[in-house]
Amino acid sequence: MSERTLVLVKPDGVRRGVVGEVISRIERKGLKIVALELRTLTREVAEDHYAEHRERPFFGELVDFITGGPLVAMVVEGPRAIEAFRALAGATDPVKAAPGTIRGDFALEIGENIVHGSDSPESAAREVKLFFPELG
Ligand code: RTP
Ligand code: MG
Repeated sequence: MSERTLVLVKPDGVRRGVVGEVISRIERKGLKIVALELRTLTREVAEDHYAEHRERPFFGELVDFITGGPLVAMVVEGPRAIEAFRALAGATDPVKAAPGTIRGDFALEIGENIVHGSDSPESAAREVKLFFPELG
């Protein structure tokens, strides 16, 4: 059974020029990109996207960072796409992320870890709707 997940190449990934690299890893894995757009988030959308972290001490920095430049938002589809993309991304802390994963290969700091992927079917449904309401 196919599912959908929201993937972001965060502003650090766009600045570093690894959008093509991330897309190519998604495609190599066999996942399908069904929507894609370069955009700069408003604070409102960013705060909604990361609402679960609202009370965390790093929330302000997280919102500053994610709104600090253009990002690439995509909807990625395939069998167990949510888990499959999280495996491609690697651990949240890029120093702990295994080499061979996106974060393990391209990042060093937890606050600048290149990509986002939805973490559950509930998050994926909410995030896909937030970024691409037209996909229904
Ligand atoms: P994301 O939502 O961005 O895909 O990352 P994730 O699921 O792997 O990690 P999550 O726990 O949802 O955290 C969201 C983002 O917040 C930043 N963070 N900073 N300073 C800190 O201790 C800390 N912890 C998390 C990271 O940039 C993480 O991606
Ligand atoms: Mg998360």
